[in-house]
Amino acid sequence: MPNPACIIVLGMAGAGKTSFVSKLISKLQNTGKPYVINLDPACKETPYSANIDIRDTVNYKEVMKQYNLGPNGSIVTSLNLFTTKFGQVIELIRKASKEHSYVIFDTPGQIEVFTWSASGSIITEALASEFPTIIIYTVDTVRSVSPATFMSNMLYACSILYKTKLPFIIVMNKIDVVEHNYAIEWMHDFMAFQDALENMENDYTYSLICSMSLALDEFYSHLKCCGVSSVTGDGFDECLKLVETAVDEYERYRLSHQLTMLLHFDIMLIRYCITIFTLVSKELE
Ligand SMILES: Nc1nc2c(ncn2[C@@H]2O[C@H](COP(=O)(O)OP(=O)(O)OP(=O)(O)O)[C@@H](O)[C@H]2O)c(=O)[nH]1
Ligand SMILES: [Mg+2]
Repeated sequence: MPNPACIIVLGMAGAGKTSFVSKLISKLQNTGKPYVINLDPACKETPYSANIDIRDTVNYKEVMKQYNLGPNGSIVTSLNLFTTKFGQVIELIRKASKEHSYVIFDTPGQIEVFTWSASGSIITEALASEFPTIIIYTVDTVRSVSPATFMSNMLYACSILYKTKLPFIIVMNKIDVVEHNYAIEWMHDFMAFQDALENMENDYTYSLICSMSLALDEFYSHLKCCGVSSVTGDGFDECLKLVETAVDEYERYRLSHQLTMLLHFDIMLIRYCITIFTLVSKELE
């Protein structure tokens, strides 16, 4: 059985991760029959039925009481506790590969709980070492119309890409309210982004945002990006194509990584043989 592709859905609080996961499940139902894992211990309810739900293992309100924590500390601790059992989750995913082609992960609202915690790294690395794994970063098109907010969101996305080193897709969500054309234009045309900053010229952050935008040029040039509405379902066809491309990219990367490792090993072996040979020939002289 081929390994199922794991899709980790990340994004700022309220960007629409859960709604996106829900729509993605319905779009993949006929082709990939997704296996769904909810990693958000603090959500009240999910619009989908999860195959594995962190809330079945840890009660985040109880964790709060037991360890005398605030809400954020409790979410982090709940995820840490769940991660201690992640070996069992991997086992369940392996079993699920008989029936499911995709495994979709919904993550906590507070993005840093997943992206800057040990448990987030352990989960991501455990998945990526065994299954094709990709990241989908959801962006709220409505909230990102301000250039400064857009820039900070992109910097966050960029930091996640470099931290995980996994194929990465930016999904601009809520296009039923605000189209994502402005974001695409800002990514590919620096002058357009600078024009949008027009009324910020006297702001002390102006030159910083301009330089950041130039620095992100390389990030933008290789980026897979699409616009969707998790309410109407618009844009999901393109999104699914990008998912396929990202999964292929993971496979190519894994192959090239393994080849590099093999080559490295061969060179080490040849060097080792030459050293032995030199030592033996000196001994014989
Ligand atoms: N109009 C519109 N609203 C959306 C869309 N996607 C999500 N929403 C709304 O945005 C709000 C937040 O959506 P969620 O799916 O809960 O977002 P989330 O990122 O999972 O939120 P947290 O887990 O709390 O961080 C809800 O009111 C959704 O109905 C969309 O594509 N269009
Ligand atoms: Mg959510």
